[in-house]
Amino acid sequence: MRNSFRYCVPLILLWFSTFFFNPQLHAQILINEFMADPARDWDGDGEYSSRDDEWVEVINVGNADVDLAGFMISDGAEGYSWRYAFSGTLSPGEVFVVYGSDSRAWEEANDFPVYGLSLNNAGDRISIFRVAGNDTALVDHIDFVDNAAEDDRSVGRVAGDLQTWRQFDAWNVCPGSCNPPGNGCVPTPGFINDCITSAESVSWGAIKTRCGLNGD
Ligand SMILES: [Ca+2]
Ligand SMILES: [Ca+2]
Ligand SMILES: [Ca+2]
Ligand SMILES: [Ca+2]
Repeated sequence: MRNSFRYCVPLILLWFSTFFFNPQLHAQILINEFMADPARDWDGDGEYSSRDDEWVEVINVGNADVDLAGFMISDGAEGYSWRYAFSGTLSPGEVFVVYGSDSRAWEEANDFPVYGLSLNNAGDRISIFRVAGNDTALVDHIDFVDNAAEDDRSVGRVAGDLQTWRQFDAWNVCPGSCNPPGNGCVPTPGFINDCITSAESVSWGAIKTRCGLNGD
């Protein structure tokens, strides 16, 4: 009895320390998908813009609501170049997409240089930080290379397999040397990364209608 007690207490402490102090378990907000080189009107304002139609999607992979106040998108590998500050709440499993036009509006409203998300087509880094008082903590980041920034290809985590990234290349098929590889699926800004296959030349609006997706 005593031996099992001595054995169990450290296990319980280990479980508690893992559960409460492992920063990985607190990284509930992850970058889920992004498009660095849009070639069509992704933000739905009726006009194509290489800046305003870029997008970054985040997901809440935890099991509790997350208050997004303090979460910010930074562009580039050097220091912080703030491009957008989130607000609102994200429920478990829910995604949220920020378009270049949202980023531009935030920059204009807060007197930042107006670059939009500035996802460089030659490769870049996207980071999510959480800022609380004087504490700025990196929450997630993704580096991408130039072949991941080709017309209308997004890069995203595979739904149900968050460690695996693919290029969603249905509308601009990867030649075989893509990093990450292509999966033949349509990009899904604002929706979980289910695989919708379509080599047809249809609009994102038509895809949403066909799939019964009404948000944006
Ligand atoms: Ca770009
Ligand atoms: Ca647009
Ligand atoms: Ca950039
Ligand atoms: Ca998505």
